[in-house]
Amino acid sequence: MKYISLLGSTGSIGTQTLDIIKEHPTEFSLAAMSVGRNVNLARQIIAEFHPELVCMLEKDDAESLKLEFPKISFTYGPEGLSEVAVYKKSTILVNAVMGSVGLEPTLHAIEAGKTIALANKETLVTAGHIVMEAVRRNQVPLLPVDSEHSAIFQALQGEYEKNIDKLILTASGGSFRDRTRNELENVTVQDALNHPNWSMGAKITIDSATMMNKGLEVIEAHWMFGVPYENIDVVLHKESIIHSMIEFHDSSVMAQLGTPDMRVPIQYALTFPNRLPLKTAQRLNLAKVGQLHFAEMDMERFRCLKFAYEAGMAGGTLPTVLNAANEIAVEAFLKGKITFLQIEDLIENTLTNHQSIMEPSLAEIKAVDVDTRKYVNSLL
Ligand code: MN3
Repeated sequence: MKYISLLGSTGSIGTQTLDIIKEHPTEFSLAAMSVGRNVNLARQIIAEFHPELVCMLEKDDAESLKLEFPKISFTYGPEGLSEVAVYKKSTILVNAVMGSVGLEPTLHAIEAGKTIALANKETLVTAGHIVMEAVRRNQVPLLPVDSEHSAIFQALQGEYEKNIDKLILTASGGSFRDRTRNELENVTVQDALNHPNWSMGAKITIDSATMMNKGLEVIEAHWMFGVPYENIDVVLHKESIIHSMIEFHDSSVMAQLGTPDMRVPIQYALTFPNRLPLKTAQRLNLAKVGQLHFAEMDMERFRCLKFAYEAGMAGGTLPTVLNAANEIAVEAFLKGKITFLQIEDLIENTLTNHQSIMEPSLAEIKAVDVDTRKYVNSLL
């Protein structure tokens, strides 16, 4: 039995992780979990999965749930996330919280020797050098949950990282892939939330539409697989059947394919190096799919992807700024405070105004993260 700590259990990745646990009750058990504000769903999950420790975002919610479930331990806030991450009984942390709040619990879990199944991109984007150093020092497995990184990780089995020439990340193109820049002027939040292939949370769906999601994934891939940015390509692939590829020195390309279903990479991270059946997954029928399409990525059309490459290559605290500025800008767009294209403008402005610190410490990263959020909010 594998005992799991799950951060972000009511989100899209969180609920699909729970699906996997439910499908394999003799393999997995939920030992500890965190929930943001969705108290009703938290109640249902607790009743069904009986975790021993639950972290709520708010103290009030933790206290009121404690009255309903007196046998369960409750905690709250950012420190509570770390308690869940290092929960004694758990051997694996599934980190599916959104945003840079996911960084510290990951670091604590690494130090505690837990296997990390990482869905929280911000962990590697904001502090890749610190996280990878901790992973190496503690020799813990860092397993990707993101579908592109899982594809690369799967294609890498039986291979040597030193033989990688290039990583090729596929991008569906998001909700606006068939629109020109001019046609993006007046798009609504509703339009942006309508993703053609993947059903995901609001923030990541907007990130897919701006292509920032792919930008964050490029930075994530750089750290996770130790490949220089020059050797990471992005190709538009609207069917999302090929989830990413590796090109090796001899020009051979390894790809991982499947119908778009996040439960496949989630389950692989939980079972690696083994595989288990996944009854509910739809099998790939290539004859039915018929054709796969690919197109070059236009960096002027998707400026957020360009910003991400630039911030990644420049390094220092710029990726932290990129991510924090994006989080605030997307939140503002979702609240109707700014237009879709202003997301890019805010990020560009913030990056331009930042004095990067090279090889930042964790404290410097946290300070830059806070300052960036303040700065972007002051522009709104
Ligand atoms: Mn992805």
